[in-house]
Amino acid sequence: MTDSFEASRRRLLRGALAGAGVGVLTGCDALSRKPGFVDLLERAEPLSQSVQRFLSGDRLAREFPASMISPVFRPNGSVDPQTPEYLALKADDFAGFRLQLRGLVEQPLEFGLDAIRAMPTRTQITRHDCVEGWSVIGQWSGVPLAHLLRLARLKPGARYVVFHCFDDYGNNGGRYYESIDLNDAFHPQTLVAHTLNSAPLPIANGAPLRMRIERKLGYKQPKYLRTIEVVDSYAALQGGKGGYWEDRDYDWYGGI
Ligand SMILES: Nc1nc2c(c(=O)[nH]1)N[C@H]1C(S)=C(S)[C@@H](COP(=O)(O)O)O[C@H]1N2
Ligand SMILES: [Mo]
Repeated sequence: MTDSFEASRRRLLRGALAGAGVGVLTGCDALSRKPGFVDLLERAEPLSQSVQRFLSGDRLAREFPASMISPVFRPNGSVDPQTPEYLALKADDFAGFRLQLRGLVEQPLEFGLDAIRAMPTRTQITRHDCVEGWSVIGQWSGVPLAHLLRLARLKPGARYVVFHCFDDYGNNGGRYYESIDLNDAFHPQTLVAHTLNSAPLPIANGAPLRMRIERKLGYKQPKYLRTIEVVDSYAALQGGKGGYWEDRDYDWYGGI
């Protein structure tokens, strides 16, 4: 399958680059260093991720003009979750929904949708690339994840942000989940999105909230967001590889 081919291609590329030596990593450190969290992050990070970060830098994903927005944002994966708690929230148009932010933070927080919508908002028109080989362009609005993380204040051991979702996806059970590192978590285009193409996020695309992490492939864009958890490691979660598809051998970094 293309998926596993692509995953192994990426692994090969990363392996080759990792072999290219410490000189590259030094350049990486100098270029991507930001005050605060990055220091903490890079010390314990595998070499291959530092090298891939060097390649992508802190660049923004490409943004497009409104004329290029796809007429339909093709839904994929779960499109209508059937878990009882999701159905109950949906029946009330998500009035009872509270996004939880917990884990390695000084101040655990929860937000209703009105509070999220009233927060600083960023709007961006970006392309979504699924590993199945299709792309769509859509306009997203939401609150930068960085804003929420700053409100909650990370504790020193924080290294990853995990997104827990409402949908129970697989035949073998297991809820959809995903994780990213702090570099992507604080990236300006990383949004908790509530709006797609100027309308409330449709059910099929992840209502009421989904993540946009624009330099990542489709499977790293969790929909039906329920809880955001800050952790030092994702090894103890579900299959231990940091995401629903990662537990089924997709690449964790999932960069584009
Ligand atoms: N909770 C959840 N998030 C998910 C999925 C899913 O099945 N459940 N599928 C992923 C995949 S593979 C893709 S391509 C995108 C699809 O997003 P869309 O339905 O808005 O096109 O969502 C991603 N996020
Ligand atoms: Mo996908």
